Amino acid sequence: MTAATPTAPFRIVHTVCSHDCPDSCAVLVTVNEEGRAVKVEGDPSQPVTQGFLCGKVAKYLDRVYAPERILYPLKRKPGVAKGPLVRGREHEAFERVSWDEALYAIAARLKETADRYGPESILPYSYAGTIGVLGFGSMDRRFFHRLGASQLDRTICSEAGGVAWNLVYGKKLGMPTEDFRLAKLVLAWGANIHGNNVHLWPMIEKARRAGARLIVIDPYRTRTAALADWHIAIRPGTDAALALGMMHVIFNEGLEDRDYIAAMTHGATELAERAREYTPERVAAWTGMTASEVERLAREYATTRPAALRMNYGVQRSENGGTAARTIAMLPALTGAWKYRGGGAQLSTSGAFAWNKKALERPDLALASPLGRLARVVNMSTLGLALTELGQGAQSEDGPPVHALFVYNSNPGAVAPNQNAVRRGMMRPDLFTVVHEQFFTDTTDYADYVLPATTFLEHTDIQGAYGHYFVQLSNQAIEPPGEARPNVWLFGQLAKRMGFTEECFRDTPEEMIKQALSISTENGTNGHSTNAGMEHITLEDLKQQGHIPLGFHLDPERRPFLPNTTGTVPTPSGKIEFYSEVLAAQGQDPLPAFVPPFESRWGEGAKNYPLEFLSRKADNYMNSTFANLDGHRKMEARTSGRLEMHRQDAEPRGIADGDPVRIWNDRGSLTLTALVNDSVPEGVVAARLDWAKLQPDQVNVNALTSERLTDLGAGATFYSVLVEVAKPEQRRGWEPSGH
Ligand SMILES: Nc1nc2c(c(=O)[nH]1)N[C@H]1C(S)=C(S)[C@@H](COP(=O)(O)OP(=O)(O)OC[C@H]3O[C@@H](n4cnc5c(=O)[nH]c(N)nc54)[C@H](O)[C@@H]3O)O[C@H]1N2
Ligand SMILES: Nc1nc2c(c(=O)[nH]1)N[C@H]1C(S)=C(S)[C@@H](COP(=O)(O)OP(=O)(O)OC[C@H]3O[C@@H](n4cnc5c(=O)[nH]c(N)nc54)[C@H](O)[C@@H]3O)O[C@H]1N2
Ligand code: SF4
Ligand SMILES: [Mo]
Repeated sequence: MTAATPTAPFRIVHTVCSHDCPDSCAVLVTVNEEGRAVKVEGDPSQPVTQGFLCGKVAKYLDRVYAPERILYPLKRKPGVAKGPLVRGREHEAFERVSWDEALYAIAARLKETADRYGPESILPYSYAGTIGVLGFGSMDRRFFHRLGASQLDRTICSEAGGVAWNLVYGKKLGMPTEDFRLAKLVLAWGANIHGNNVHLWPMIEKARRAGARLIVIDPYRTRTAALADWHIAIRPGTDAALALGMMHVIFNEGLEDRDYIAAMTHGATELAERAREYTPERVAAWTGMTASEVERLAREYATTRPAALRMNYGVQRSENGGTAARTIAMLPALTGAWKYRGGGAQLSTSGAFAWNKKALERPDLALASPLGRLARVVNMSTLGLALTELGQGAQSEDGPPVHALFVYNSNPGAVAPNQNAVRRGMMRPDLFTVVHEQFFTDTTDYADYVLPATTFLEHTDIQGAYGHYFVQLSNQAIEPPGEARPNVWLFGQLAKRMGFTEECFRDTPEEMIKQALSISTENGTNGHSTNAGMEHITLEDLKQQGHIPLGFHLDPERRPFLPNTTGTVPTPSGKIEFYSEVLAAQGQDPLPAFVPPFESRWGEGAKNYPLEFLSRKADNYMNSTFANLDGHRKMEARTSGRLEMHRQDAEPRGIADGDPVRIWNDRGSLTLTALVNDSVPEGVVAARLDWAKLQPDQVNVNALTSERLTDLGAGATFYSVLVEVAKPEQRRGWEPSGH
């Protein structure tokens, strides 16, 4: 498991990068005799990590030992208003308190809130600050279930694509990452591989050295796109049309794999019928391609073997992104690409990890709550609505207004859509807000209590991945700085202060890791056991080895994993579904179709705002994480604070490269500096997610994004946004509401 053997007194500890990234790297931490981490490096023995880390995490010790780390529990000083604080001086708004005092006061306030308004008036808000199994969702879920707090529907990232994939295949499984090296064609669809999934790149390079071609479908010219053999700068939100157009050509020219279709799929006849409507000419008009390009793409994809499709979540962050992802997911089933090693598709590998979630989260504890049942569900992608319409968010018609917000593993002040609404909500003087964090963020600025959290070097966890098939142990490498404490500890302690007497609140991390690994058949779909493949994995072995492949991936050379090639798949029909009875029963279209997003050049919204806006992730941050560190900001300097736009959109507006520009719509407005280049096609502008408080207007790109939800999965639509852009003095319309 080790890289270089350390000379005593150094020790090397196996940890796992717990940031929300498909790669889940095995990280070796060198710790010196004083217990200080002096080096982090990728584990060379982990076949996907391959001994290297991305630029963000290679500099991880800058984060762990940053002088700005929150070290102690803090309480807002009386009379200090909520709202953006000056970076580096946030502590002045707070006073230090002991953990005991903080826990006691928070528990008392939660109790009072639950008594007065009902426990559903308390809203936990968390996402993927850590994707460690324990840190992401275990003791926290137990705590909130037992309390009777509202449940959070965690839709902000991948729900549309996940629902879409599962409608087709029943389970999130894909071709192994290592097998991309065997492909002859790699189709990267809405996947920023260099920026977001860099450990796939060496596999693609290997494939290309052996003659493979790389095609990238992305409206933005990413580094991956720039390096591709063919970059298709598709117009945002038109992917379903393109996939249907490809199907049109495939069926027309008899390029489908009939044997595979007969054996493995359901609804091909109906799909062929539907695809007939999507002629290359129609598809070309929507997507911005030519008809012959649509044909060429279809032919190349259907006739090259093996063909590997890397779809990532970029496609599903648009209004009809669920259907887009569902349609794309069908392509390898039409051509039989799954049959060949190095072919098939990958959206996520997460379905392979059969954690015993019931044991971890204990939903049964809801029965012991004052509600006596599972609480209502609030959609995290409509947090603004939930906080301003007082609990009338999309999925919560019933129940009380939200009176307490408990944030951990997330920075909604920066990452949630419709930022101005979120902030109006968080500004409410009657809202009690607790934030468990490593740094002062756009969210701690609104907190009544700020509690110090650990990094993955400072706590123990177990982790799977959504971009490979290894279970990995993250051992605690160093002591937490100051009084920082892990999520599991925090919620165990709060449970104690609330007087919750159940044994499970005293479980140690090791006990919880064993529970996570314990056999559960209850969360299987359609009677399929989901623990298959994990039976051989024990905590003891993980302590020795650090990472262990899942059962079906133990010997890939002799027993390669070829999902969706034999037997049944866990869908209602037992087949890969082109036609969905489930959707039909819900009154929805059972077949894929292209419906233009409201906020796109084809939609109604374009009457008021002509430009499509991509509010993209930064290559050198992790959503909003790392944006506060100077070293990381330097790496991101080229696009930081910039609005990328095409010359043909800039010129008629009198905008030159380097000019300040205002960008606005009905929801908000911000100032950026124009970067006129060919990164985006005409009619599309792009800027990156950053900390709001570091911007001149103290809002970021999410001031422009909407709370409209995706067609499947009720997810966020960060890439279906219409805006107008002008030089500041020419701007008309919306005025920012005073922050
Ligand atoms: N460096 C870095 N790495 C990250 C993250 C980060 O913030 N920074 N975030 C992590 C997280 S949370 C996730 S979920 C993963 C996500 O990884 P990806 O799914 O790769 O995420 P995105 O960058 O959202 O989208 C990928 C690409 O889709 C493109 N895109 C946007 N709209 C459309 C469209 O309509 N059609 C098509 N075809 N493409 C479109 C975008 O321009 C983008 O380049 O990455 C993780 N890794
Ligand atoms: N405009 C726009 N908005 C987006 C996106 C986009 O592409 N464009 N991407 C969306 C996507 S895909 C996602 S996944 C979301 C991500 O949204 P979030 O999950 O909120 O992601 P981060 O911005 O990384 O914030 C995570 C926070 O958790 C903290 N943290 C890390 N580890 C721990 C821990 O162990 N305990 C505690 N208590 N805290 C910890 C970090 O310090 C960090 O501030 O953002 C979404 N927002
Ligand atoms: S952010 Fe992703 S690529 Fe970077 S170290 Fe973590 S898991 Fe690896
Ligand atoms: Mo995400």
